[in-house]
Amino acid sequence: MTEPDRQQAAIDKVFMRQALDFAARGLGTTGTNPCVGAIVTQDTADGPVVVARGHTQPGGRPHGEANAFARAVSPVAGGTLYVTLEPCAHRSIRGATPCVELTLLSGVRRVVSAMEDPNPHISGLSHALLRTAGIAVTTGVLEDQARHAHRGYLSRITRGRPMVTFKVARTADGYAGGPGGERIAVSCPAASGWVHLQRAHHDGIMLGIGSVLTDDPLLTVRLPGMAQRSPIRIVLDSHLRLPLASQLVKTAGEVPVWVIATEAAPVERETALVAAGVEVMRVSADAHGHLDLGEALQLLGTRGLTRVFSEGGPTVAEKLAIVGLLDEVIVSTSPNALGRPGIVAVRPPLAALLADGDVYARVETGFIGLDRFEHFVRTG
Ligand code: AOF
Ligand code: ZN
Repeated sequence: MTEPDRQQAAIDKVFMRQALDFAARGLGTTGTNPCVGAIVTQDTADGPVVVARGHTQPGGRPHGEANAFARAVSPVAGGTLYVTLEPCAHRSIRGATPCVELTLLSGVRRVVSAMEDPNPHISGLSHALLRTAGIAVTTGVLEDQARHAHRGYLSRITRGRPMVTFKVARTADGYAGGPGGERIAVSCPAASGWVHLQRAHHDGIMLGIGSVLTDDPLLTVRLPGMAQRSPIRIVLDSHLRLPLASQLVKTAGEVPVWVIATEAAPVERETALVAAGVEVMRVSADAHGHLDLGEALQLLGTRGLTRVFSEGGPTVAEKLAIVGLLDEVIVSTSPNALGRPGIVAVRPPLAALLADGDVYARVETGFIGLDRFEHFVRTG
C-alpha cells in the first residue's frame, strides 16, 4: 500500500465509524430493516468535511442513504458516500427509488461500503451497478464492526430468527434474587439506565413465565424522552399461566405483550388473555411439555423481530444456551454482596459454557457506574 492509500484507508475508517455510530441511534426502531448509517463527505483544502448524514428511519423507511441525501447541508455531488451496508437495488412496495439509483443521481464520485447486503435481491448487485456506472467503490471497510451492528438483521436473513442476548445482574456473591427469587436491588443507577437503553435498542424483551410470576416486571423503557421506545414484551409461557392482574397484562394496551404457549395450553386462558389485549401464539411442545424454543424464535423471526433482549430467568437462558440459540450474554456484577443464599444468577450449565472459550468468547469487560460488565459472544 502506498502512503496516500494508507492515509485514505485511515480516513475511510474514521467516516465509516461515524456512520456506524450515527446508525446506532436508530437501533430497535427500524423493524425488519437494519439501521443503516450513511455519511457524505466533500474534500476541502482542510481535508474532508461531512455534508450529509442519515440513518434508516423508524419503521424502516426512508433508508439511510435517502435520509442523508434529503438532509444534506451542502451539495453532495463529487463527494464520497460512506454506507454501513450495500445500498439497496429494489423499489419499495410504496415505489421509493432504490438507494443505488439515488446514489447515482446524487453525483457522488466514490462509495465506501462496509459490507455486501445478504438480501438475495441485492447481494453484490448494487456494488456492481455502481462500478459499471464509473463510481469508485471500496468495500469491506470496518466490515466486522458493520456485521456486529447489523447482526440482528443478518441473523433473521440467514437463520430466520432474531439474535438473542441474555442479560443478568448479580451481586458480588453471585445472586440475582433473594432466596425465593424475590427481587433485590442489584444494579447501580447508571447500570440500570444502561439496561433501559438496551431495551430501547431491541425489538423485543423476552422473559420466562417463572420470572414474571416472581418479579411481576413492567419491562418498559423508563428513560427521559424514550418512553415511546419500549419494545414488544414477550413471555415464554408454555401453559398460559400469565396472571391477568400482572403489570404486563394491565399495560398490554400501551405496550404490546406477546405470549408464546404450547398447543396444549388451555383455550379459556387464551380467551381471557386476548380479551385483556395480549397476543397469544402457539408452538409445539418438547418431550417435557415445554415449548420448543427453536420454533418460538423462528416464529419471532417470521413476525419481523431481529433483536431480542432476554432478561430472565436463568432457566430460559440455560436452555437457550444448551441448544445453541443464545448468541450473547451480558453479566453485570455489583460490588455489594447479598450476604445470604439467594437465587444463583449464572448456574453451572451456563457458567461452564461461558467459561469454555470454544463456545463463548468474552469480547468486552468494563464498568458502568459501580458495576462490572462482561460481554460474551457465542463463537461455536
Ligand atoms: C439500504 N439502506 O437504510 C436499509 C436497507 O422493506 P424495504 O423495501 O425497506 O427493503 C428492506 C431491505 O432493504 C432489507 O432487507 C435490506 O436488504 C435493505 N435495507 N438498504 O440501502 C437502508 N435499511
Ligand atoms: Zn435503500
